[in-house]
Amino acid sequence: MAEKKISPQSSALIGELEVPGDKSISHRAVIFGSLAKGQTKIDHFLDGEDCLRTVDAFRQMGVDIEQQGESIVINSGGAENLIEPKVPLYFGNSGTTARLMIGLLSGLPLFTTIYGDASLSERPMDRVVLPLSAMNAAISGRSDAKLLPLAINGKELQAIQYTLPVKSAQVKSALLFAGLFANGETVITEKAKTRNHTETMLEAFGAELAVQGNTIRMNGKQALKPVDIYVPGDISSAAFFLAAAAAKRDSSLVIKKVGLNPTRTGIIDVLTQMGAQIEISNKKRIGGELLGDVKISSSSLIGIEISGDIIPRLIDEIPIIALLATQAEGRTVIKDAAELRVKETDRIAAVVEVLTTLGASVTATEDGMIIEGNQELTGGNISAYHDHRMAMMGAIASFFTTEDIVIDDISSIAISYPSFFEDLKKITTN
Ligand code: SPQ
Repeated sequence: MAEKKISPQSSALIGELEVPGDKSISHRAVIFGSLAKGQTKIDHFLDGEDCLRTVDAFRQMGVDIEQQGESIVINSGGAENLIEPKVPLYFGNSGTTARLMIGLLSGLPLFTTIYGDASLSERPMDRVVLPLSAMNAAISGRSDAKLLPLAINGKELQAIQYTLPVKSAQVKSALLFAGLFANGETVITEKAKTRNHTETMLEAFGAELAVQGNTIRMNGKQALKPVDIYVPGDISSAAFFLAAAAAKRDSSLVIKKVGLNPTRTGIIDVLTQMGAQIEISNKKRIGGELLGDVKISSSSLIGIEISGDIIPRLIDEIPIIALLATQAEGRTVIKDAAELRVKETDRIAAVVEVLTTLGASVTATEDGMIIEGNQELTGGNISAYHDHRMAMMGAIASFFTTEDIVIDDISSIAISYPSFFEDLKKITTN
């Protein structure tokens, strides 16, 4: 346990910063680089605990992966030369590693067992196991294979047509990885667009797929060709500083080379709608992913309603948006976000608990929360629930409190943003 006491921060957020690489893209780059025969180089890789679980998994399957901080070189014999791991694969806290690997391992001729930490062991896996079983996958495990640990007996798969009942990029990606090794054409339809990094990277690695509206079609048995990847800054990490700068008086902050894939920029839309001053410049596309510099200056903010199709575009930013909403004028209502209940912790309950402890007025609803604005935050002892996004939200709250905050354990921050506090120091004066 790494407890941290943070005094109220009077400083504005000023200057320029590049945040570490995108977590979702880093995972996928390692997976595709390990499946493609030859050498793949990844730059600006997120050297965080979750992504290192994905790296470890492929090392156990015989892939040569050299890592030096943010640079990775993968030399792989291709998917057909992956070897059966001798030991169970440990995925730690990483839902992305778990869901994507279940899809992939289902279609490879290997036997694997997988497990995770206490939090991951409570997260639903049936959302991938059920459609994969319809593709002929052989997966067994705890609670009728709804929960980790699972055992996967890789088999010849048959493509399916599937409409996703949950708005989840992890489920979509699991089916795309399985579909890559299946016979026939996989057709996936989403009810709302979720992050599309898997589709973008499939194309970058030479696979053919057709995306029409919310439907993706892809033929199986396609070979992948290695390609070098640059990982844009993670907008979900940048969101903590963007939100702080939006509300903290006299702030002016530029986050450089941050990912601006439209399936991830719900936070920019919400900040703009709340009245933040944002300018985007130096936009460019690298490997199919859009990135650019985001400048934000503080301004007075208003409460808004956040619901519907924007939710998957900002799902991981809801804890920090909720904090921001306490500093806005008027009420903010968040709806259609029941998925928050099955993240690293129940993020609806956790956010309400933490913000209430800090003196805000927040009410949980079944699928979201109602946050009153104009709240004076005091301080207090809060739990991060071993959830990296809760721990970082707690730390940012110190910009708006009058007393110390003590966070029970900040070690989870290493999951997605190991240099969070160093970076925060670079853009503050105390
Ligand atoms: O990997 P993990 O633990 O699921 O990570 C989280 C996060 O906050 O970092 C969610 F807890 O992000 C998910 C995100 O919520 C990462 C992700 C992806 O890379 O595909 C997709 C989203 O999850 P889902 O379940 O909506 O597909």
